[in-house]
Amino acid sequence: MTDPPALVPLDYSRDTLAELLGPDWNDSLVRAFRWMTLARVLDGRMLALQRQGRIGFYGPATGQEAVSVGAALSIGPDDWVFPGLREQLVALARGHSLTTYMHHLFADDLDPARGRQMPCHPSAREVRYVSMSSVIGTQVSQAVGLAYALRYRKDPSVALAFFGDGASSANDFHAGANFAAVWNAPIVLCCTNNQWAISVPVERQTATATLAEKGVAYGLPGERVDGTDIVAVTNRLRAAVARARSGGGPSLLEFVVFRMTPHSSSDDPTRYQSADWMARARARDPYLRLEGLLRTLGLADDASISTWREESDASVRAAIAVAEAAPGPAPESLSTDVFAPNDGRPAPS
Ligand SMILES: Cc1ncc(C[n+]2csc(CCOP(=O)(O)OP(=O)(O)O)c2C)c(N)n1
Ligand SMILES: [Mg+2]
Repeated sequence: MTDPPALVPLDYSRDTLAELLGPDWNDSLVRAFRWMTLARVLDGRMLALQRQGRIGFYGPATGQEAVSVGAALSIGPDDWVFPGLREQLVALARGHSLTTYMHHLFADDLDPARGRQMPCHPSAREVRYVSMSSVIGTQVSQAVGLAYALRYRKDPSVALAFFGDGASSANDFHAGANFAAVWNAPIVLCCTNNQWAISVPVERQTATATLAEKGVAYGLPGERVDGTDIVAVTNRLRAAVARARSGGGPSLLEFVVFRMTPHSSSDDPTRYQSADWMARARARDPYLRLEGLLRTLGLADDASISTWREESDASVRAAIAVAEAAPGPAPESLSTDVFAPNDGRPAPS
């Protein structure tokens, strides 16, 4: 039996980090690690809660956290995020309340959507995080439409659209990519290639060698990025965001990651993934790679890491306690916010 591959270290000097991430690189990396710690704790707890029947559904993002944190570090407060199933960390790292997200996961009366949306499909208006439709790929064309509107209104904000490798074969990706390029929409198309569309491996659902090259057909610059390297993700996203914001046009970034947990709480990957796959995934764990870099640079040690883990654990437990104590939506709330109040005007015929 061969040994599993060792963790691939993140190897950057201080000078290179300052060049790639700017003068506050050390603060950014520590913040990124703390958010990733929270995400790990959250995924573990929520999958357990789903198994206990306490929430209905969950889509974990373990292995993909560097993409979400890198995005949060790359955009400003007025920029827009159109997520797929696994980008909630972008909303949280931009300031969305963990407790409000928990109300959404419990689908209770304090969920902004009052339990009408599928769990794990939150919206966060205050951080411009748009609710996702489960219909694969639709967020791409919606995001491109919004980005076009930004340009039309001379609004300097940009949009990010997140979607998976599977979604790069869906109609809306192609319509959206074409429209974005033709209309020079200020958007970054962020394809998170976790190498699986549920049980279908990427090489069985697309014939191109990379997903980045799909941009070529539409006149979009496409680039493949190691999505398990927070430094690379942040540096390339910042460049693409700056390009979009300055009128340089849209681009497509393919972030190669490993989906380290099931597709969702409804999935059992042991039926289709090999042990070898998981061993290769562990060698590219974005969280452990960043942890190693922080330790090497003297920005984290056993004591700080265990404090951050305890803090994350406490905040997740506190949010769960609050949400679980909240009442469910009242049946009559089904039609609240659905119909406009009767203001005396005749109904449209
Ligand atoms: C139009 C459509 N077809 C099929 C599905 C069922 N479905 C849900 S998730 C998924 C796979 C998505 O894979 P990918 O785009 O790679 O994203 P990932 O889940 O890996 O993040 C499929 C086929 C769906 N939701 N919508
Ligand atoms: Mg996928």
